[in-house]
Amino acid sequence: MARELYPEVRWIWMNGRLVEFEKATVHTMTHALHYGSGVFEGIRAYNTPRGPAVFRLPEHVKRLFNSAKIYRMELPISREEVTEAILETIRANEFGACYIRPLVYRGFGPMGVNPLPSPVDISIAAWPWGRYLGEEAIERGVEVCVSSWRRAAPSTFPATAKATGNYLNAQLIKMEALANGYVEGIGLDVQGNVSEGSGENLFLVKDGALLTPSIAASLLSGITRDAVMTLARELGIEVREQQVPRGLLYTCDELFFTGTAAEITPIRSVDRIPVGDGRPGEVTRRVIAAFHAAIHGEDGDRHGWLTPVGVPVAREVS
Ligand code: PPE
Repeated sequence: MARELYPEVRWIWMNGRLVEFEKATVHTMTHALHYGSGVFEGIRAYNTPRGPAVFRLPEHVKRLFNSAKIYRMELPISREEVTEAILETIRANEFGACYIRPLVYRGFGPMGVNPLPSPVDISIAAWPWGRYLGEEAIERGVEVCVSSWRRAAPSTFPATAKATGNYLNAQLIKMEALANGYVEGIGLDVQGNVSEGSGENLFLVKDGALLTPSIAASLLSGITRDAVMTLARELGIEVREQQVPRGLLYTCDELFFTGTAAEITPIRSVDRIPVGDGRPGEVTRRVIAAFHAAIHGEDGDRHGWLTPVGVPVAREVS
């Protein structure tokens, strides 16, 4: 048991109760292990002046239920109960800022592709998670490539569902990028238009406007993506969801990833071609500042994006 990877985690929520970290295990004949039959979320909580708060919790819980719906998984508990279980998991571990991973999966049942006879199990883990794409990423930007792997066509796997099986494609993109010395890969859709990173949405700045591939381009409709579009519009920046041809990646002025884990991460080159002057640009910096204020409640939570965790003092974790 790789306890040392998660020394701060004491409790994991499984099917209605908190269990000790060491006991949060599943059987090898679990359906999801064999057939990818799981859906999940990635959520972050941040420290705010009013104590720890979860960013856009209702939106994440809603997306989890929608992902489950696509795969005909009926959760044994309600959205309210999942919401409360997430907060309970954070409180039990006495976390302030942390990352939260609810997972809904087909558990132990009769072997075979048909998932329906297997139970729908739920677990919720939380742990402190730092910079997803490396320590320097936010300040300097990351080096990425365009992947030779395509994102799944809409007629194969629905990108709308945040399903565990989708991440086999993401792993191919990621491993190819790492093998070639990049931090991350960008997937194109089957038409060859830009889709997204292995675990992040993508934004481009071109002539002062902010562009992002539309949800028809085999991508996950990110909650950070939505927040960034809202904040950018408030800053007076024109935002367009549109088809993005690959060539624009090399000629745009600024480029960045968004995601719960990655937050907003500037990109400094694509296939070794510098983005703009190779440093995070002005629009990127303005959007990062607005995002930072929003997640930490420094803007008075004027969008109502923060759900208090409900513990006055968080345990300090490194
Ligand atoms: N696209 C993909 C494929 C994706 O996995 C994520 C989140 C996003 C876009 C951004 O969505 P949102 O978090 O709602 O803004 N990826 C999660 C998992 C990353 C991981 O390595 O695991 C995340 O960021 O939590």
